[in-house]
Amino acid sequence: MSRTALRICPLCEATCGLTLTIEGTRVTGARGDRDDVFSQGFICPKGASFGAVDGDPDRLRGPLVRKDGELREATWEEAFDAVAAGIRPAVERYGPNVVGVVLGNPNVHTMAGALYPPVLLAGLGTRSVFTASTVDQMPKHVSSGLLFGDANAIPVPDLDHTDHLLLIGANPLESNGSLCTAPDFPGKLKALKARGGTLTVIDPRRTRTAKLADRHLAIRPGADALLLAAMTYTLFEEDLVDTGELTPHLQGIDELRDAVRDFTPEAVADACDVDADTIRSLARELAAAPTAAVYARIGSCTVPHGTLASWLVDVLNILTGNLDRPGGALFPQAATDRTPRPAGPSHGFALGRWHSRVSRYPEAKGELPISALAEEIDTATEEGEPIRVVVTVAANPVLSVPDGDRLDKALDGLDFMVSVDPYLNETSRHADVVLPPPPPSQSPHHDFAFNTLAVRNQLRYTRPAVPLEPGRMAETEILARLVLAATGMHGADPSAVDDLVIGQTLGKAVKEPYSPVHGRDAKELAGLLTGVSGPERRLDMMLRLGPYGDGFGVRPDGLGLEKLLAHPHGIDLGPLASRLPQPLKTRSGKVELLPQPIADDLPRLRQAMAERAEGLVLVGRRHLRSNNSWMHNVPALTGGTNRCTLHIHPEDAAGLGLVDGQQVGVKGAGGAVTAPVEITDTVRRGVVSLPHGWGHDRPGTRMNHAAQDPGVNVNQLLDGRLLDPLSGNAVLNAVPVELITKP
Ligand SMILES: Nc1nc2c(c(=O)[nH]1)N[C@H]1C(S)=C(S)[C@@H](COP(=O)(O)OP(=O)(O)OC[C@H]3O[C@@H](n4cnc5c(=O)[nH]c(N)nc54)[C@H](O)[C@@H]3O)O[C@H]1N2
Ligand SMILES: Nc1nc2c(c(=O)[nH]1)N[C@H]1C(S)=C(S)[C@@H](COP(=O)(O)OP(=O)(O)OC[C@H]3O[C@@H](n4cnc5c(=O)[nH]c(N)nc54)[C@H](O)[C@@H]3O)O[C@H]1N2
Ligand code: SF4
Ligand SMILES: [Mo]
Repeated sequence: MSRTALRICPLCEATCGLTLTIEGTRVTGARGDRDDVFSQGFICPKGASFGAVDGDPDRLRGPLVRKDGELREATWEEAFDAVAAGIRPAVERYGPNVVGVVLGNPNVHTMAGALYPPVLLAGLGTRSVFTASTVDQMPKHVSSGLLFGDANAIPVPDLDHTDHLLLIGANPLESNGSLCTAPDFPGKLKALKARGGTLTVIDPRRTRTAKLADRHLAIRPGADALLLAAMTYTLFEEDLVDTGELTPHLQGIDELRDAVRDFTPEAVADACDVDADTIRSLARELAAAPTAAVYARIGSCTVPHGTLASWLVDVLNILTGNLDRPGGALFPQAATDRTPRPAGPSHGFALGRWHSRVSRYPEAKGELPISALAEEIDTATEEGEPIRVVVTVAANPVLSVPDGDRLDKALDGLDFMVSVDPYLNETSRHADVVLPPPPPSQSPHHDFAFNTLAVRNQLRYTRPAVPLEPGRMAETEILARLVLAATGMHGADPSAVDDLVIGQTLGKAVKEPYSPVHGRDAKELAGLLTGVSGPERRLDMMLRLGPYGDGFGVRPDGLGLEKLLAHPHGIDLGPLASRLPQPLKTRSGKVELLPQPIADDLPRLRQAMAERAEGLVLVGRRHLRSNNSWMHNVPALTGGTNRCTLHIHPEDAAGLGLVDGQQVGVKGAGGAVTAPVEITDTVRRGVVSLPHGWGHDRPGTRMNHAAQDPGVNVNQLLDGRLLDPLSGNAVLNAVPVELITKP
């Protein structure tokens, strides 16, 4: 007897609604949910393999605790006892900064990851915080923080309505989009073209996305900030600036004009390898389109001028009047967003409030660069104690971060390490305690993060599709118990963590004059919350306090958990709409077009006009049937074109005497790897490409299929010292490498 259940797909940022087929407790099939208010039936090969990902026999079923040097099966009680005993003495003796917390990408794909890590960090009070953001989108957070006063105010291109999309360093036909949650991104690009719109793609590779474009420019890697600066210059020079309704919300436009004065199309053309006329046309087309959006991702962030490029993306949207207007780039409004407060001057955004111990890197958004994790563990300084304890939650930095070999050794030398991870992999193999979450079918789901980045305002919630298997613990409970064990409250009931958050949040809300619950009794409000678990009660609370919420009875038509549960395919909240000035949290209450840290970084960009890498540079790539470092263990998603090969242009290959399939050494500042050559003219001359997330050949892991075709770790080519200085983001693209063709 089979049945079906709904589940939002957690495997990429598109958040498609799936209909799972379930036999007993096993997921045997997955198709797109046609009634889903957002994804309307779309599914990709990863979503279709949900059952295989979910049922992977290599997933750990219970906790592991190291005894006599070996990881052995243990009870949950033993595991949390070991966590408390491993963390507390170090904190008590040396202070909280000796505990490094490492949060990986899947935290934005689970409810647990949204709800508990903030409590862990606040409870521990450690400044040793590292996340996947600094190998990803930290430059965008920093530019948003500086421009808008809020690091999480990220404008999203209005894919469904725009007339012109300038897409930079992103390949949504493989990735399904990022910082732009859009089920069926490929279909939306096709629809844009079908309604007469235009698509321009800037990417050193002729990707599947680029093949769809009206115009593809194979820019020299790392040069996007220069190109965007020259487009900005052109808008000023040709009098194409038209800020329209944004004008009263802007500050610093004259200073901006002065700041880009040197970045003429002629001056940057060589560095970009894009001719000056083309750069001018890009600017003119952007200005002339009825509506347009500039959208940039990984290829624009993980480069030496990541923050400047991210800033210029929004500058162009602003100067052409496209920010905050339908068809342009808008600020989504999620149902769990905080109660909108009245517009006006606010606290602004600060950078560098503290620094890393070893290399003195400034913090950004409360985080230190994850590239510095290894040195913060393995290097003693007079400033303070090195990190002695590491907590990883859904992170595999040994593969995803520069110089994994060094980190591998550093983790080995820790006093204690705990990993919340379903697999024993390159990173978790170092842990003293591994706490495995259940597979996604057994977990509830709501997209706290991605709804704030979605191309349409909507919300969905799915309860576990399959009951928790005996011996399993929900990830929300694992993290709540981890919070308790790490903060000296080991043994308390995990619901204490939720009660604490609920008490604090409601306590604040009743004091806020603009809150719908102003002046009410927080305890009484807490008693009104519904839900079968702590996390559900917290979701209910956020919805009811949020911008569409029922305000605990003030707006009877408003949202709450009960209403959401009554709509299993989700609730549509309409297209993105103009919101300015409300989202602005700058000190001036305006969009600050030329923030000081940006102005201070511009000389470095000016210098880059004259710089040219002599040899080959490396860029990455993603494959539709892959996901960072953890999906190579599913046979249905490996093989075929999803391989760890070095893409190289035919002319570069010929020049070096390379033939297809040949093994070639690749050398970078951090080390060397050997990979098979794949000759293809989809990559431009002077550029080679290797995907990341491979290198599954370390001992002590338990990912049997992945180990059969391990690939190599591209991040071993990096030494971790190349960073975008403002954000601390690792430079993963536009990295100089050398090919070793002789034995
Ligand atoms: N060279 C290069 N390096 C890159 C990139 C690149 O483009 N090029 N991309 C970077 C980017 S954008 C990112 S986001 C990072 C990602 O790097 P990480 O943040 O390290 O993420 P993953 O590699 O996806 O590893 C995720 C870990 O979470 C575990 N996991 C899976 N599901 C769950 C779950 O439900 N709960 C828990 N607790 N754990 C789970 C997996 O087993 C795995 O150990 O990599 C970065 N590294
Ligand atoms: N199938 C699949 N989907 C994924 C993931 C995955 O691993 N696999 N990972 C998820 C994650 S964590 C993220 S962050 C997103 C990322 O989503 P995307 O940003 O769309 O990621 P990529 O497909 O790596 O596309 C980046 C593109 O930038 C190009 N590029 C490299 N350097 C430069 C440069 O200097 N300038 C320009 N203009 N382009 C450059 C590369 O050639 C590549 O085509 O994808 C998510 N979705
Ligand atoms: S596009 Fe992303 S969210 Fe949608 S089915 Fe594929 S992996 Fe899942
Ligand atoms: Mo990412």
